[in-house]
Amino acid sequence: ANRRKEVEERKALYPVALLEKSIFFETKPVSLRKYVLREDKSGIIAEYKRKSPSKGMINKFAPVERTTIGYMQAGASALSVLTDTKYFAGKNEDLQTARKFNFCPILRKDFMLDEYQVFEAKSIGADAILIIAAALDLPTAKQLTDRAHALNMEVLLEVHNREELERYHEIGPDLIGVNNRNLKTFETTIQTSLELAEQIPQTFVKVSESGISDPQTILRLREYGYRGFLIGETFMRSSRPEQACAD
Ligand code: IGP
Repeated sequence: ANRRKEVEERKALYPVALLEKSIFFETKPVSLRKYVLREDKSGIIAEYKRKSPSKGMINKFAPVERTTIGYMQAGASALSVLTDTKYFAGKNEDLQTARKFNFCPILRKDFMLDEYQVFEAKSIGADAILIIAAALDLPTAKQLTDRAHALNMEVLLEVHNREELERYHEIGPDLIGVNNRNLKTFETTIQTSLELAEQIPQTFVKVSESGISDPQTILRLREYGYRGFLIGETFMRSSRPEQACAD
């Protein structure tokens, strides 16, 4: 409810008509789907995340510029930037900074509830948004997806289990992400991705999210058909996240 109020406040300050003046409404986005599928890349979607509800402060000091440039130089396929302030100490400016310094797909990582936030994502230069099945009813998830597509952005649908997958895949996302993190216990197990792999229709690009900390895990997930790997904490733990990504 609080989040809704924040969105309403921003809407009053920066109405959609104002956001639409952003140059990003005129530029062509970069396809997350395509970049994740590129054979010459790792498939890693490297995340810039200062803090999380489960781990508290992870990295206060790593600058967005150096980290995101370093991620891409290390061979990441794309970037994910947290813009949620309350739980993740992120902000829209972080994504704008990442945008200024990188030519690659950027996923806006936030809790999307309202169409306004989709316009906002576009206005700060995002190429893709995250839609979390567990956080949205089906009509809203569909509405936000359609809006993203109308604005030439892509959608990564996040699911945690078979029921969410079966109900939500019909919204027509561009990629489907299985979150290995249990939202109640915050524990991660890649077993979640392994079990859901064969349930995901072939037409979707599969992404495994959270709790990935070594190359062997990526190889294993690849065998199950995953092409994208969303990694945050493993990199951000390091004082030089971009170095951790290169390693
Ligand atoms: C990254 P990890 O365990 O590598 O830091 O996880 C990413 O999957 C995680 O940050 C995430 C997330 C989310 C954050 C997945 N879904 C939804 C905020 C909202």
